[in-house]
This record gives sequence, C-alpha cells and structure tokens, in this order.
Amino acid sequence: MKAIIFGITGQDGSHLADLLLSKDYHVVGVSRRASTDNTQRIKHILGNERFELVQGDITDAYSVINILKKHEDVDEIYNLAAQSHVAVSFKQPALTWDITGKGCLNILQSIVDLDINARFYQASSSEMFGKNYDEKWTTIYRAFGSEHDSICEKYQNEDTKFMPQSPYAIAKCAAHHMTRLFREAYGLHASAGILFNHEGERRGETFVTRKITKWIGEFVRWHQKNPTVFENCQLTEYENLDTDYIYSEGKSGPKFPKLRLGNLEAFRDWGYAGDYVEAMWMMLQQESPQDYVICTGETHTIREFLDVAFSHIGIEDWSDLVVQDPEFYRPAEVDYLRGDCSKANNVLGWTPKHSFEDLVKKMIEHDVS
Ligand code: NDP
Ligand code: GDR
Repeated sequence: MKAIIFGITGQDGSHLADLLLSKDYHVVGVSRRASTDNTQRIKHILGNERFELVQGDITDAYSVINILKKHEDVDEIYNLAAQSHVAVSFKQPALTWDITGKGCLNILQSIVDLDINARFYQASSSEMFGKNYDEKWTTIYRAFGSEHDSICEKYQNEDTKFMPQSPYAIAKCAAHHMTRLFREAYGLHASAGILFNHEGERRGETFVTRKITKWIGEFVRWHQKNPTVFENCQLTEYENLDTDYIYSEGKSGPKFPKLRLGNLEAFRDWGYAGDYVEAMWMMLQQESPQDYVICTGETHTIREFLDVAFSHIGIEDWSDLVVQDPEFYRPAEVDYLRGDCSKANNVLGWTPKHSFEDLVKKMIEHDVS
C-alpha cells in the first residue's frame, strides 16, 4: 500500500507516518520548502527505506499535480496540511484561506483531473462548530415517586450545525463541504474526520496545552538552578513576585518570566494525537466514505488543564505564576467544545485510549525531563 501525506512535518503527519510505516505502507511525505530545518518531528523515519520526503506546497496546484502524477499508483491520500493556528488566522486570514481552504480543493481537483483511484482523507475540525452545540436533557429520579432533576448535556456530533468563529474555521468549513461535494459529484472515496483538539509531546509550542507544559519544564529547570524562592516547588516568597517575573533572591536576583496566557475559561475536548491518527486510517478502510466526529466526550477548561499540569510539580495554586495577557485573547472565541463520537465508536470501532489525565501526564513528563 502507498500513502501520500500532505502536512508530514506537523504533529499529526508525523504520528500518521509512524502508524502507516508500522503497517508496512510506502509513505510519501510532502513538505514545503523552509529556510530552516522543519523535519524535527520526522527525523526518526528519514532513513526508513519505505519513507520518501518530497517537496511541495498545496497552495500551488502545479506542485500538487506533479506529485500525484509521479505517484499515480497511490492508494490513500491524507490532507493534513493547514495554517492550523486559530489566533494566527485572524492576523493572516488570506494566507489561511489559501492553505486551509483552497489547498484542499487543489488536491481534490487534481485527483479528479488525473483520474487517480485513491481514497482521500480531509482533516476537518471541531472549530467548524464554533459557537454552536446541541443539547440533550436527561431526567434523574432521586427515588420512586419523589422529586427529580433535569440535567442538560451540551455536545457536538455529525448533525450539529457549523457556526464558525474564525477565518481558520471558515476555511475548514469550505474544505469540508468541498470534500463532501467531490464525494457526491465524482464518486470519490473521500472522508472528513471532524477531529476535536488532540495534543501530545509533538504538539506545536504555541498551542495552549504545549505552551503550558513547555513553560513548566523550563520553570522546573530554572528552579533547580535557582532553588531559593521555591521549596519543593511550593511558593514561599510571594512578596518578591512582580507582574511579569518570578524572582529568585529578591528583585535583584535571577528572574524568570511568568507564563502569559489569554482566556482561561474556554472548554476543550482534549485527546491524544496518537489515538486520533488511528481513526483517520480506520475511516479510509471503510467500504463507503463518510464523515466522523473524533473526540473523547470529556471537556475541560484551560484553568483545569493548568490545575492538573501544575499539580504534577507539586504546585496547587499557580495564580502567581500565570499572567492573563490581552495579547492572547482572540477577536472571537469558541467557548464550549465537547464531542459525541458514538458514530465512530459504532461504525469504526474507535475509542480513545488515553484519558485527559494520561495526556497531561505524558506531556509534562516529556517537557520536564
Ligand atoms: P500542524 O500545524 O502541526 O501541521 C500542519 C502541517 O501543514 C505542517 O506540516 C505544515 O508544514 C503543513 N503546511 C502548512 N502550510 C502548507 C502548505 N502551504 N503546503 C504544504 N504543507 C503545508 O497541525 P496538526 O498536525 O496539529 O494538524 C493536522 C491537521 O489537522 C491540520 O489540517 C489541522 O488544521 C487539523 N486539525 C488539527 C487538530 C488538532 O487538535 N491538532 C484538530 C482538528 C483538525 P510546516 O512544518 O512547513 O509548517
Ligand atoms: P484551538 O487550540 O484554538 O482550540 O485550535 P489552542 O490551543 O490554540 O487554543 C485553545 C484555547 O486556549 C485558549 N488560550 C490560548 N491559546 C493559545 N494558543 N495560546 C494562549 O496563550 C492561550 N491562552 C488561552 C484559546 O483562546 C482557546 O480557547 C486547535 C488547533 O489545533 C486547530 O488547528 C484545530 O482545528 C482545533 O484545535 C480543533
């Protein structure tokens, strides 16, 4: 089997390549030209004889066509390439549109024009739901014939309407609908995975989870060199803290910048990236192409992520270590994401293997070591 992965240098591209190589695929990874080395996440497979790295950019239709022409015997094509940072998409909306929206069209149209008989995967996103969710009410009876409570669960699944809140999410919606259209119009085996946030040791360092665990790792190393302020990582000298720095020996001593974050109240359904790439592969093994929500079904705020992450280094109250900075607030926010992946459970037999706690522990252990 041969697969092409667009977005090979990203978090998911690297995990997916590992998975496909473990299944004896020949993997062609497409990476765009960069002035510095962008292959950190795939260093370990660069020498693999079943792995081939080719240069290409999905915004350039010619480049996509040339790659597909050269590999017309390909069985599976995964489009994971994107300008994937939501906050950046507000600052670079046109670039985001070109890569995240139109890039997908370039691949789909090339498959049709070249009459390539391959299955296609599009990396859709829970961001497409934006500010929308569905509600399910459950009545809980306390005892026979007595009072009852009604509990409302909010969730998003394949039937939830999209209400995107960023240029990134709008571009993803366009690519998602284009994938459905090409499936229906040209009979392509094209599926979209609507994946909720997934993280891990290879996560980009400006996404909130990794930003937190990286900071904690650096803080622990700084603390080991400058142990006077913190005893077993417990804050002891609050009076020495200013708004931007943690001081070691009074205001003249060594200092370390505090962790600067934006909105801590948003809810996210966070899973482990390694589990989610398995779902991508499973979708392309199905007889008929369909779209699936992939998630854990659990949701947590950024504040809760901070609680669990800091608890691993013995800090219960992190409030003096974190600064909320307007720079990291977005012009529009997605407040609540919690997926329902019953369809993936039932049809693909997919379930996440890692819990929220496992995920945070894995990331902290990696970044603190
Ligand atoms: P990353 O940002 O880590 O990776 C994106 C990849 O796309 C990188 O390899 C990047 O290359 C590549 N890329 C960007 N622009 C182009 C271009 N013009 N031509 C070719 N390649 C390009 O994202 P993730 O791995 O986290 O996510 C993979 C996909 O899944 C993305 O499409 C993302 O939007 C989507 N997604 C991610 C979720 C998540 O939680 N991780 C959830 C839902 C969807 P370079 O290294 O050069 O920048
Ligand atoms: P998201 O992930 O926007 O959900 O998109 P991100 O980690 O960037 O933000 C999650 C939430 O954290 C809040 N936040 C901050 N975010 C960042 N990046 N940096 C901060 O300092 C910070 N402080 C608070 C955000 O406001 C937001 O509410 C990710 C990407 O991988 C997308 O490509 C993917 O489609 C979706 O997940 C599902």
